[in-house]
Amino acid sequence: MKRLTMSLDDDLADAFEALVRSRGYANRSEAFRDLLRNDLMGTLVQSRPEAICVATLSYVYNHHQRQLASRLTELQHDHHELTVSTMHAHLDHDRCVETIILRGHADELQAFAQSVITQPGVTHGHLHVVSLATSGESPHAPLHASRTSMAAKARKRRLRHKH
Ligand code: NI
Repeated sequence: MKRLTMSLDDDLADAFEALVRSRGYANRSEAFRDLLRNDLMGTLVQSRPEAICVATLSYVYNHHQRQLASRLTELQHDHHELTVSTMHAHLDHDRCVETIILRGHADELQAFAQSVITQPGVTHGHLHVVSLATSGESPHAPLHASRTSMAAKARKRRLRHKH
């Protein structure tokens, strides 16, 4: 583990302290690590499009909208290799909320999420991506790593951990 020392403007330092308290972090380091991880995940699709990731995609939609429900189901069947599980809840008379658990390459998950979120009648779409790179692995794996070797590595990891 490395120790970093940082300088912050008073305003920014106060805002950070307030964030640590309001979110209930045990200490500043824990809060900073989460902020950094979130930011790195945000750029993952650009920096490592082939990274194996899990993700949750959540959105609200109006089930009275013509053909929308069947279009959303069709999209999931078209990408059954990415969709692990889907949860559906009926929010009120018109609206439903769905959360899909996805697994696959970062760029494929992003493209699938966009195809769902941009459907007319779908609102509040949000994709949360988590890289499955283990802590022992470099967070900046070489970009030239082939899709097959990444997939083989992921398979090996799955076998080793048996879950
Ligand atoms: Ni419903």
